[in-house]
Amino acid sequence: MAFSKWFFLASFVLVAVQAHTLQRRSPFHFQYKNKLYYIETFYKATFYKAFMSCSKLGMNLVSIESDDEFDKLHEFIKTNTKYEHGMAFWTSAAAMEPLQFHWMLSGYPVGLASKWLPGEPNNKQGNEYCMHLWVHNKKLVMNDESCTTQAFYICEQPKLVTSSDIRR
Ligand SMILES: [Ca+2]
Repeated sequence: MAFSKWFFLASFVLVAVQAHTLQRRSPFHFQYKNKLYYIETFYKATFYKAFMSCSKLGMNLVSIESDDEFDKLHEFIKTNTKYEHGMAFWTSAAAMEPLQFHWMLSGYPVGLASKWLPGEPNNKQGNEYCMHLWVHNKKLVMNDESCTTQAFYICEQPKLVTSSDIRR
């Protein structure tokens, strides 16, 4: 009886340790400054479904607030995904007026002027009202695209402050 109790407890601890290790090693989460990101590279969705999928996770579709944040995302995507030409990731930037992109959650205009693919945004065929990140010739660039295109997506949430952060 005592042995089976220990066996049960040991199994439980082993499963918990494995789950923790997997979570830490997951290539699809990463932190940068005050944000935690989730990068979906399995399911593709329209901009609208991507927006809702992030909400269901308690997160938001990503808003990129600086060149530095863009570069960190680029580095992470390059290192942890297939990084294939044509791979695309929705962000939360959309245009009320053609070519005028704003982050939907904050309302701030999209900066990052140097990150557009040359010639973009171009509102091709007059229906490109959403902005995605695009792997193009081994670079990550921005492009305006039809909101109903299927693409991967990036969610973000504020990083919770832990006691170890406070001690630093
Ligand atoms: Ca375009």
